[in-house]
Amino acid sequence: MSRKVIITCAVTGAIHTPSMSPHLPITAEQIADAAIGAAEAGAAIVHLHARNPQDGRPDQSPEAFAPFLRVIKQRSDCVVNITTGGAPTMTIEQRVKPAASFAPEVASLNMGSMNFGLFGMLNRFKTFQHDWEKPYLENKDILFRNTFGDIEYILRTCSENNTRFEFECYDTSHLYNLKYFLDAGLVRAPLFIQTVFGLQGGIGAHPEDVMHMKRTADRLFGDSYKWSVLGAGRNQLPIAAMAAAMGGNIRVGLEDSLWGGPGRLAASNAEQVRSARQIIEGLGLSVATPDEAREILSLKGGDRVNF
Ligand code: KMH
Ligand code: ZN
Repeated sequence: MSRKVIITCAVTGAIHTPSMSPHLPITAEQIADAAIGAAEAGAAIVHLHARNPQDGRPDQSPEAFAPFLRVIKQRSDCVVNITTGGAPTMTIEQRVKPAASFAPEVASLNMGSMNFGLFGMLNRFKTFQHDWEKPYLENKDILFRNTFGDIEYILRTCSENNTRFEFECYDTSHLYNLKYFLDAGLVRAPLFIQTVFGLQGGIGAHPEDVMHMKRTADRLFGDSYKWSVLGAGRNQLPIAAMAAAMGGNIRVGLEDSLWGGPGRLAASNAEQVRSARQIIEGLGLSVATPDEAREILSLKGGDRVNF
C-alpha cells in the first residue's frame, strides 16, 4: 500500500496583508469557503487564523473564529487546527484564547522565541489599502515570544481539552526545546512536527537545511514523530516535494505563500492543495483523508470539539 501523506492547508495566517493578494481570505465567509475548498481538494487538516473583516488585520478574539468554525464543521469533516501563534504582536493570553475556547483537535504551538522579519516583502509590495499594513511589515523589532513558560502555559491549557499539537519548529533549537517537553512528560507521541523553512529569523530554505532538520528530528525523536514541512513563499512546493520524497507530510496555503507559480498569485488555497496532491500522487504516494490523518496523529475526533 502506498504511504498516506497528510496535507495541511493554512488558509490565511497573519504574515500576508490584504493588499498583497485579492485572493487572501479575510472575512469569516471567505475563510470558511477557503477551508472547505482546500478540504475538497485534498487537505486533511486546515490551519486557521481570523482577521478583522473590515481591514484584514489579524484578530485573535474567539468571536472572530466562531462564525467560520461553525460553517466548516457543518460542511466538512476536515481536521480543524487553530493557531496559538496568532500574530507576533499579540500577548500569549490573547493567543491561546481561541484554542482554549473551542477545544479543536489540533492547535499550533511555536517552539521557541525568535526574530520575525516581514520587511523583505516590502521589496515586492509597495502600495497598501489599509493604514496598518505598512508599519506592520516595516517593523524590524518584532520578537515572536515563545518562552519555556509560554509554551508550558499553552500546553497545559490546551491539553485539558485533549487538543493535540502542530509543533512549529523554525530552527534546530526548537527541536531541542520540544525534546525537553517530551522528556518532562508534558507532550506525548506521536508528535506532529511542522518544520518551517525560509522565514526571516528562522532557518533557511536550502535542501541542506531541510536535511539538517530531518536528521536532527530523527535523532531526537526516532519513531515518535510525524514530520511535516512548510516552505515560505516560493520555497513552498520545492520543499514540499523534497519532504514528500523523504517520508514527510506537506503544509501549503496562502498563510505561507501567495504564489501559484513563478510571479503568479495563486487564485485560491485549493489551487495550492491541488499542486501538493500532484506531487504526492506523482511520487506514487496517496493523500490522507481526514480520518486517516486522525489515525496517524492519534487525534480525539471531530465530534469532541467545542464548536
Ligand atoms: N505562519 C507560519 C510560518 C502559528 O499559527 O502558530 C507559522 C504559524 C504560526 O503558522
Ligand atoms: Zn499560522
